[in-house]
Amino acid sequence: MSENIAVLGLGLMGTALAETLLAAGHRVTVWNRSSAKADALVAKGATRAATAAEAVTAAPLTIVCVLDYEAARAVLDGADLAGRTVLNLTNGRPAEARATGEWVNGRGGDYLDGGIMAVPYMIGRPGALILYSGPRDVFDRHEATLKPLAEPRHLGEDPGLAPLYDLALLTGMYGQIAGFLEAAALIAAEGRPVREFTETLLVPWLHAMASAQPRWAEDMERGDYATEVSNLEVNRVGLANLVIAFEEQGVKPDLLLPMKEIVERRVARGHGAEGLPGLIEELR
Ligand code: FVH
Repeated sequence: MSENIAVLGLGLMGTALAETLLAAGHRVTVWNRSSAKADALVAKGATRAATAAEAVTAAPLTIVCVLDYEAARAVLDGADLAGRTVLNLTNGRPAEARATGEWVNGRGGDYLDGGIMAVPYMIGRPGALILYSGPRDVFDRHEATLKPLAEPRHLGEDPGLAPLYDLALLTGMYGQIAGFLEAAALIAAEGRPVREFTETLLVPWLHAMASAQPRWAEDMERGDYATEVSNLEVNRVGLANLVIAFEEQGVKPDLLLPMKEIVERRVARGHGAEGLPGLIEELR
């Protein structure tokens, strides 16, 4: 069924969202601080609003996707939110989402937060995921409208959950990128082909290692860090060796050093016989 949706913020992501909603047959009202970014969407059938407040009035559901929460609040300030749903797909922190939810509720509106686990070209394609949080009934009311954008996953009523999980997923990604960069630097320093190493060895190895992590997560939940594979003392020696190898190869181990330090700290506290999941205790 065709719905009317307002999209505020037409950067790379906002444009992809608006285009996908238009392609799905929805009526889309668009607004951007610099108006020219709406031109291409208007040519494809979107309606241009003169102000953000006008766009909010035009639709029961408003999607906001701007630089940060400060900009999101600035954009919504002055709009009549009573009886409207605001879905904020701007990247932010759990505390910001909770505060923005209260702010929207205080103005009579419903609030959903969201975390986009995709880059703009992925929107509307298989593989794209959007995490949502906020009142279940509000999400249910808009789920069908939002489905063309990406696979929707509602995490719970607390609006802070979508940014929490978004940040956790990004954290996992950055850790993986850190390992990739260090490994690639080690291979490149010997003049070996990095692409072949990555495709044929590193990626399959990372997949194999990642498959153990759900079991590690169970260990963390139980607080049981007994291990049948290399314990922390073995890892301590291995990491010390790695860092020496980096120095010998003329490569900086900067992204690896925090891991070495945390393993050393845990072993020094007497937990050398435990497995790697026990390191979570050092991060609490
Ligand atoms: N692009 C991506 O791959 C990621 C994927 C995951 C989610 N992020 C988040 O999405 C938000 C928007 O990102 P974006 O890629 O669309 O960013 P830009 O293309 O740089 O567009 C920024 C828009 O924000 C508007 N804006 C900035 N400051 C203000 C303000 N003070 N008042 C009103 N609007 C503002 C900007 O307007 P203009 O400069 O065109 O006038 C753009 O519409 C972001 O949270 C990502 O982390 C994207």
